[in-house]
Amino acid sequence: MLTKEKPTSLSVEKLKLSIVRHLRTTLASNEHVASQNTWWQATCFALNEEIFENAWSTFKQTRLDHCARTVNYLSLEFLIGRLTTNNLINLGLEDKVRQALNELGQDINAISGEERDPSLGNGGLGRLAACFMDSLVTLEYPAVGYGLHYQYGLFRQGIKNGEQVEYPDNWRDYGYPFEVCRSSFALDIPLYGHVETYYQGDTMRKRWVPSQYLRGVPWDIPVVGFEVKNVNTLRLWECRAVNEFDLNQFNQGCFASALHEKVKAESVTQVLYPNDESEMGKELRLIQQYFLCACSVRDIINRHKEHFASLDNLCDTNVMQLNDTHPAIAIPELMRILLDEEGIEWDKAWKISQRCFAYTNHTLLPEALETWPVDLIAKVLPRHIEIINEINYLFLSQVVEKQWPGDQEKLIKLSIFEEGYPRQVRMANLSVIGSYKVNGVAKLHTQLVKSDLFPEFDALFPDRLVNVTNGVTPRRWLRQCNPALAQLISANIGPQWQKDLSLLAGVEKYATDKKFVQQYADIKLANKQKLANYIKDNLAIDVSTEAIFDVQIKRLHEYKRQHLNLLHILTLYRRLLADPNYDMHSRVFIFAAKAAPGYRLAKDIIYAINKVAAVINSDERIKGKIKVVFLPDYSVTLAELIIPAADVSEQISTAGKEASGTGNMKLGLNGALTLGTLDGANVEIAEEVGDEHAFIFGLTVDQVNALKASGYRPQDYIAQNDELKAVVDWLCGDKFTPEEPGRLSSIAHSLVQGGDPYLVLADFAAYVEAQAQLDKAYRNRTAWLHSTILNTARLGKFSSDRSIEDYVRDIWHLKKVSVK
Ligand code: 6GP
Repeated sequence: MLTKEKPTSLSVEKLKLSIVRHLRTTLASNEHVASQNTWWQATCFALNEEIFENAWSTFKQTRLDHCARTVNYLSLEFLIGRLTTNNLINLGLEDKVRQALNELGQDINAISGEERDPSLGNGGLGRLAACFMDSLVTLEYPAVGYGLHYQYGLFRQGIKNGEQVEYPDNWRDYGYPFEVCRSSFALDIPLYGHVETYYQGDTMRKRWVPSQYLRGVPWDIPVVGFEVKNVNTLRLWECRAVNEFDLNQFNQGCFASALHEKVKAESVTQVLYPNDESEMGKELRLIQQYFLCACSVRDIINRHKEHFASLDNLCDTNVMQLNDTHPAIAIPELMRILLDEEGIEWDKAWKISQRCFAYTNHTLLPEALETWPVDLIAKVLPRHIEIINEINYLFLSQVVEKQWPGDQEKLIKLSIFEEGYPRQVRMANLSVIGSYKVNGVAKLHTQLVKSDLFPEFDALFPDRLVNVTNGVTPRRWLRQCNPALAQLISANIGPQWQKDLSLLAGVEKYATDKKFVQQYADIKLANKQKLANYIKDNLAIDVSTEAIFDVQIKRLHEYKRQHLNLLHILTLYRRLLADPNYDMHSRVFIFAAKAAPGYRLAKDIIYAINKVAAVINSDERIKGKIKVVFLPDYSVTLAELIIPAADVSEQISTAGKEASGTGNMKLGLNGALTLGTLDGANVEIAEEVGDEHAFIFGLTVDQVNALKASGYRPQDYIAQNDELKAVVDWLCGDKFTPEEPGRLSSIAHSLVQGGDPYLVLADFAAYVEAQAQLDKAYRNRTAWLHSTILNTARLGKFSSDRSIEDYVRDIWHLKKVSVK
C-alpha cells in the first residue's frame, strides 16, 4: 500500500454503482455497449463526486479562515498532462477503482489511456506551473492557478520522411470530464477605444472608454492534493463574444458575417503560441496576455470584495505570481482599477499594487525577453500605456536619478521604454519595477540574473532578487511514472517520502545491499523493456535492453545542443566503420523534441537526427552497436514512459543558457546518471549527488565568456580535430541524404560560417571524452548501479514541495489551510 487511504465514503461497491450510473445517466450509454472512452469518462465523473465536494470544502474553509492569503499563479501555460491516474493516486483510490473496474470487466490501464494530454504549454515554464499546483495543494496552501482555456494545445508532431509536421491538438474535442464551466463567474473585458479626462470636484480623473468587449468564461479544473482533502482550482479562461450574433445582418441574408464577432472573439483563446523561449510580437498574443490578466485580476478582486469593502488590504489577502513576463500587463491593469475605478491616489495605489506582484524570470536568452511596440499597446490598451509611462517617469526621476544623478546611460538602460523604431515596452523592466520580489530558478541562474541581466536593479533594490531552485512533483515523476520503484522505496523506508522527498536519503544505505540493488536493477530493466516495446511498436526499430539508454528529451533548441549529441553519434559511427571491433558498449540514443514551427534550424536538426537514424539503424556492419531513435510527439505522457527507462540523462546546454532545467531532476530521481555541463540546476544536482556519480564536462560560464571575449573561432577547433572535421564534413555531403546532397549542411553552416553561437565545437572534445568515461563506467555493473541508486537517494532536494516552501518562506508568506 503506497497511499494512506483518505477518509472517503467511496467503497468499491459505491464506485461501481457510481460508474454505471454515470454511464447511463450522464453519458446515455450502458455497461453493455459503452466504448472504452465512455468507460473512461464515467470513471472520471465518479471521481468528480469526491473531488468537487472537497473543492467546495477547500473553498469554504479558505474563506472562513479570514479570507486566508492566497497565491494566484498567473501563467499563459499549464502543461498538466493526463489527470486520471494522478487524481486516482492523490485521492488514494487507485486500488479501489482498479478493483471496481475489474469487477465491471474493465482494465484501469486501458481506461486511463483514453485520456488525451491537456498540452496547454510549451515546455519548461508550463510544466513547472503544473508541478507547483500539485505541491501547493498537497501542502495545503491556498492557491489558484489562472491560465487560458486554449481550444488547441501545443501542436501534435508527426514525422514525415524525417521531417517534423505539425497537426492541431484538439485536446478536448467533445469535452473533458475533469473540467467544469463556471458560467456564473463570467466577466466582460474591455479593449481598444480611447481615454477621457474628466473632473470630480477639483480633481482631474481619467477613464478608459473602450470600443469593444470580450467575454471571459472560466473553466475550472480541480487540483487534487495527495493524502489531504484539499482541492484547489486551476481556472482557465475561454474567450467568447459578448454579442454572438448580429441579428440585423442575419435578417439581411448575410449569414456568415452575422457571426463575425463570434469568430473573432473566439480566436483569442483558440491556440497556444508554440514558441518556447522566443516572442513573436503579434497583436493576438498581446490580447491573449491582457485577456488572461484582466479576467484574473477582476476575479481576484471580486473574491476579495466578498469580504472587504476596499482594496486597501488586497496585498494582504492575495499575491499574484507572474510566471515570466507574459502576464506582466496585470501590473498596469491593477493600477488602472485602483486609480480609475476605486479612485485611489497614485502613491497609495502604487504601494498596494507593488506589494501584490512577484515575478519569476525563466530565461536569460535575449530573444525571449519580451518587448511590445508602444504603438500596439497604445492602440489595444490606451489607458495602460499612459500608466506605464507614469510608472516609468516616477521610477526614473525618483529612484534612478537619485541613485545615479545625471547618469544618462543608466536612465537608458533601466527605462521601461526602449528607444528606437518602433519604440518598445520592455516587459522585464516593468515586471522588476512593479514587483516586490523577483526570483531566478536555480542558484547559478539567479546569480546571472543579478550579475548580467539586472545588475542595476539589484543595486537599486538589494533585497528584491532572490533564488528559488525549481523542483518537480514526486507524485507524478516517481510514484506515478515508476510505480515499481516507488513500491520498492516504500517497502524499505516507508511511504512518507512521497510527501517529504528529503527522506529519500534513507535509500542511501541500501545502495550496497545486494538484494535491494538487484531489485532496483530488475525494475530498471523492466522499464527499459517497456520502452523498447513502445519503440518497436511505433517505429519498428529493435533495441536491446542490454544497451545503454541514453536520453535527451526536451524542446529542440540550439542552446540545448541536440546537435552536439548528434556529432558524437556520428563520431562513434565513424569509429565503428573504421574498426568493426572498436570497443564500446552498445548504446541507444533516444531523442524526443518538438521544434517551434517557425524555427528553421531546429527543424533541420530533427531532420538530421532522423536521417542519421535511418542510415545507422540499418547498417549491419556495426552490428547494432548504435541505435538512434527519435520518438515523435514528445508530451508529458511520453516523458512518463521514457524517464524511468533512462540510463543516461543528457543535459548538455551551453553553460549560462539553461536557466534550470527540470527534466534533469526527473531523470536523476529515476536513476539516470547526468551527463551535463555546469549549467542551470545541473550544478546543484552534481553538488547533491557528488561529482563521482555524474559526468560533468565542458566550459563553465566564466570560460564561455572568456572565450567569446577573446574572439571565438570555430574553424580552429575543426582544424585541430580530424574526427570533428570528418563528421562536420559528413553533414555537408550526401552520406545521410543521398537524394538531396547538402540537405543537412545548414547545421554545419551554423557551426562554422555562422560562428557557432552556442560553442558546440568548443565543447566537442570534452563531450566525446566524457562519453568515453561514461561508456567505461557503465561496464562496471556494480559501480554503475551504486551511482544510479545514489542519484535516487540524493536528489530529494529537487521536490517541488521544497520549491514551494521556499516561495512561501521568502516571497508569498502563506499559511496552510487544512480541510477537515
Ligand atoms: C524554462 C527554462 O528554459 C528552463 O531552464 C527552466 O527549467 C524552466 O523554464 C522552468 O523554470 N523557460 C521557459 O520555459 C520559458 O519559456 C521564457 O522562458
